[in-house]
Amino acid sequence: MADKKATGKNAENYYGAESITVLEGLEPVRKRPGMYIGSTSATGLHHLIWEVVDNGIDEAMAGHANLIRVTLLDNGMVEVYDNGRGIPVGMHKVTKVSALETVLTKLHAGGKFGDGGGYKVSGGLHGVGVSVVNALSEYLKAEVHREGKIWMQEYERGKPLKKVKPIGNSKKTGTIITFKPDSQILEETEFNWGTILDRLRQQAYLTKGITIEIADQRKNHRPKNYKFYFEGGIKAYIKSLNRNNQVKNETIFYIDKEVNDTRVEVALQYNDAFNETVLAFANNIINAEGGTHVIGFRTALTRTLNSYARGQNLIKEKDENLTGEDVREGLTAIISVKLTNPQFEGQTKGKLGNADVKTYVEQIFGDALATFLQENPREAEAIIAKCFLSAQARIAARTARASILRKGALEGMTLPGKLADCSSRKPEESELYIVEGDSAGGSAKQGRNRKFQAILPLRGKILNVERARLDKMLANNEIKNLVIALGANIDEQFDLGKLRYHRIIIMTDADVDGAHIRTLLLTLFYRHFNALVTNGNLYIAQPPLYQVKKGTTIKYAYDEEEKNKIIKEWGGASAGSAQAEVVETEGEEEISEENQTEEEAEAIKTKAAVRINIQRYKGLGEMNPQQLWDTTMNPETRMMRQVNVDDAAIANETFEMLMGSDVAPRKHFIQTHAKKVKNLDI
Ligand code: 0RA
Repeated sequence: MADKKATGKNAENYYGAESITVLEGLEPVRKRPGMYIGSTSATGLHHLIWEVVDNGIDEAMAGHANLIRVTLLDNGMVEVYDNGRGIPVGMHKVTKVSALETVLTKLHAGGKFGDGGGYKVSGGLHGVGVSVVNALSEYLKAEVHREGKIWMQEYERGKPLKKVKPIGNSKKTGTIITFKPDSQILEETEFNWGTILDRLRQQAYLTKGITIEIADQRKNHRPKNYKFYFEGGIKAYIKSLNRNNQVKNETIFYIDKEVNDTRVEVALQYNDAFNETVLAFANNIINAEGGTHVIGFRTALTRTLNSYARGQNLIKEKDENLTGEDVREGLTAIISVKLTNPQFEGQTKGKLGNADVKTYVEQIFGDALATFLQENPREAEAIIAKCFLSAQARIAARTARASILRKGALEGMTLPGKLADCSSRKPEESELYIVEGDSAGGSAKQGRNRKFQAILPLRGKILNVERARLDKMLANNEIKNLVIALGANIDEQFDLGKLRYHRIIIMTDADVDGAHIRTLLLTLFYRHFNALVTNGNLYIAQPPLYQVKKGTTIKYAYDEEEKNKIIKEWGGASAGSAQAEVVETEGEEEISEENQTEEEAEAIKTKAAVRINIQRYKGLGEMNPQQLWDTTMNPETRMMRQVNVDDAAIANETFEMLMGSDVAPRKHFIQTHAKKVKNLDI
């Protein structure tokens, strides 16, 4: 690649006052380590290695290094070697001490100080400088081969032990940083071999021509030696990603080109699977949230493949273009851009924001792909054939959808056997209870008023509507039954005027599964029967949480507060009181006569008048038909919550996150909400 730093200046010129921004000591780093390395857990610990390695990668990207070696030593330290130019050792114009000491003991805001221009990994997202590593190490040694000598300085917790001094002669250049992470600051000090291997392998793929060696010499660890060198760079990365797939184009597409100080590298290959694997990087930092480079890539991909297919008359004049989805099925691609001033945006700073990068990627990649297709007609044919296959599947799904939605196709069909319909034919007085589980469904059927209440039991979890297409969705019996019972079709054919019930009531258990099924149903209604939600036809039943009993008198409580109120009213009290005996049970369990001790029996006799029994309902199935009617279904006494569009939209969002194909946010949600979810299921 181009030597970005061959400016003709000598090394000392980089240290002119003009290029120095702010210099300050390392105390802030030890005080607030999280600000600099993200965390003090294992992630932060490994960050220390990445920081030093990134400096070596920068040397390689600038054309000055081709070897990095990371060694986990037997004394708990790690050694990172690179054969770059070596950290400068001359006197620093501002600090008046060696540049080496300055680099290791001063924080410099505004990127790697003193180094002009060029793409940098270390100045990127988490680039904090080697001084941060020094600050967070109980011991660090820097050795620099430069200007004919080996220069050395040692530090403890960021403080130099002596001045920088030459300890020998050397004809080579390079830097060796050896450090021991400070256990006073880092909660974790044991390096993970797999973590290091994965990261450095990826860096080797992204830095063409570099060799990265990794050795494990730790006590109590199997000795290991790895060496990564990928002649093809990201092309080799693609080959590795597709190693378990049947590929479509045997020759991997590859381009590496620079315009206006922006280097664009793209490799791609299609396989016979359906998923899309596109990894995007800016200055070797992965952009999990994509960004302008991904947008430019997608635009060019769709446009170029369509234009090629039309040029070859593979798409006829009157035929439709391939869509973005069609051209991304089975695609494995890597987009790697390098630029001088990357802007990272988004929640986790994982999205590239530089607007001009879109244009550069679109141009460079688009032109190169067009050339590739012209020069490799067999590969081009295989790629286009794969895209057509995807298009056909899409069109088949659409046709299936059209026939499903054909006017009347879903109306007037025989009502499902599981539906216990009401006798009334007046929608305005009719209600449909959608009940979780066959057993609760049975109770509801017996307890209902059959004149105006219909019951549809749903078995288990309904299909994940997020990813299913309409044809597949309606192949699911539970959903099909529901659509037919409602009698008003679905999606754009949905007709509010044909709705057979004006109140549709979701009735699920008050536990995690119940909440999940409710979310699924709300999402289904929100997406496919939206007018019904907007019109206020959808409700959520509110079964009581407690039954409170004194003698033969029964009251129901819908929350904790209400329960305590009833107990108080009846002369009982919250826990700890001697006024009344309060017995809490779960399910139907009660203290039976045989299990009573004499004392208990005596106590119950004397206090019989004030004995209060509390039963907590876990599921609808615990209520008998009469109880279900009294508490949840009788219009005179029941509580119901009308669903508004906001409720449904929130459910939809939650659902999208829980069920969508994006795995990371789902994990995050489950981790951060795990406790809350548990609490639901008291
Ligand atoms: C400041 C300026 C230059 C290089 C470096 C630092 C540098 C730092 C590290 C850390 C590990 N390996 C490194 N290699 C280089 C530019 C030097 C020049 O212009 O000669």
